[in-house]
Amino acid sequence: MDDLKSKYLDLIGSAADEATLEDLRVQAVGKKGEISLKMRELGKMTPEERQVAGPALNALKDEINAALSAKKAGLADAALDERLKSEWLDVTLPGRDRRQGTIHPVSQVWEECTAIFADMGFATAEGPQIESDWYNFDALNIPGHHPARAEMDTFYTHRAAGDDRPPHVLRTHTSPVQIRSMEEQGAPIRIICPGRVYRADYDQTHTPMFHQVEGLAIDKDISMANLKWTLEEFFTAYFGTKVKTRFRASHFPFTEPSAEVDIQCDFSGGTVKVGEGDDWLEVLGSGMVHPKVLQAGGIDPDEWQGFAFGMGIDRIAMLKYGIPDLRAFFESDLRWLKHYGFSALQVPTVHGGS
Ligand code: 2NL
Repeated sequence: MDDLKSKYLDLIGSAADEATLEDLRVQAVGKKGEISLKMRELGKMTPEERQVAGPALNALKDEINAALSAKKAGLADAALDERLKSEWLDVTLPGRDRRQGTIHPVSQVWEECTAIFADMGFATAEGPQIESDWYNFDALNIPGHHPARAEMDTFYTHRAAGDDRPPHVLRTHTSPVQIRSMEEQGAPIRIICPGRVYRADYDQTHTPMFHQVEGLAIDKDISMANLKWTLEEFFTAYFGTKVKTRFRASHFPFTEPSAEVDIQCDFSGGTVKVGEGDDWLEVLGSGMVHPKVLQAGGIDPDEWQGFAFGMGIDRIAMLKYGIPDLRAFFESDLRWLKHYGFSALQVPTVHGGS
């Protein structure tokens, strides 16, 4: 019996896994195991022999069962240690950078304009980028023979051969949206129309597509004074500093009288500083809406009057962020935009490094 004991305790001690342990359990204390067989032999013994052998066998069985459970627990601990070693997680590592996008500066300025004018009671209106020549030109008092049509470097769409109707155009300004709004809602009206506009022009200061925001306020007694206040209020909010404006007489077919508007700035330091100094920078065109334009929009010019203005979003974005070349926005010259701090343009890596 001592042989049996040392044999199984040795085997259990050196078992490498739970499966081996289970085989040993069956061999030793299973129903047909060695100890069970020995217990069956008790019946053939004399009572005296049985009194010694019985308790000894039971004790051996208990001892082997105890060794089995102890070893099993030991193996489980070792397995857990092994897992903890291989599946460790360093919670002190810095987090991985995420790919980050930002809103394009033109879109930021677009939204900012919308918000500033909204605070002054102007709703935002949008409309089609491909327009009939009526909405883009005729309704704005620019008839077919008018030099402004040629001056505008318009992109025309094609008509089929034999189709004599005038071609549609890529809108050259967002004024058509204002005509449509006049038709739809009538007077009084206070709207701004931000949007993409197109002109066949390309150099240092022009791109074929650019962004414009036009404004329109029509009521019983709107005047140039209201226009001046509105624009000064806008520029002061937009540049975050008091900005003076200067009105210079001008001419547009759709306004009478018309004025070009300059904002106060300082060119002396090599950069443009808005709201300081004695220099002036032209930023927009404006005037009182021409009676013929009111009429084209279905509004009675004997009863209503109003101001209108138009300015370039790209241009005022460049002024605010100090970007010297308009094409930086469109030609994806990442160096420029990075230089000016537009982090959206930092190229993300596979691992999200910055
Ligand atoms: C410019 C000139 C201007 C307007 C746009 C306008 C619109 C309607 C009626 C009358 Cl519906 N006028 N818009 C008026 C004056 C100037 O833009 O040089 N913009 C950069």
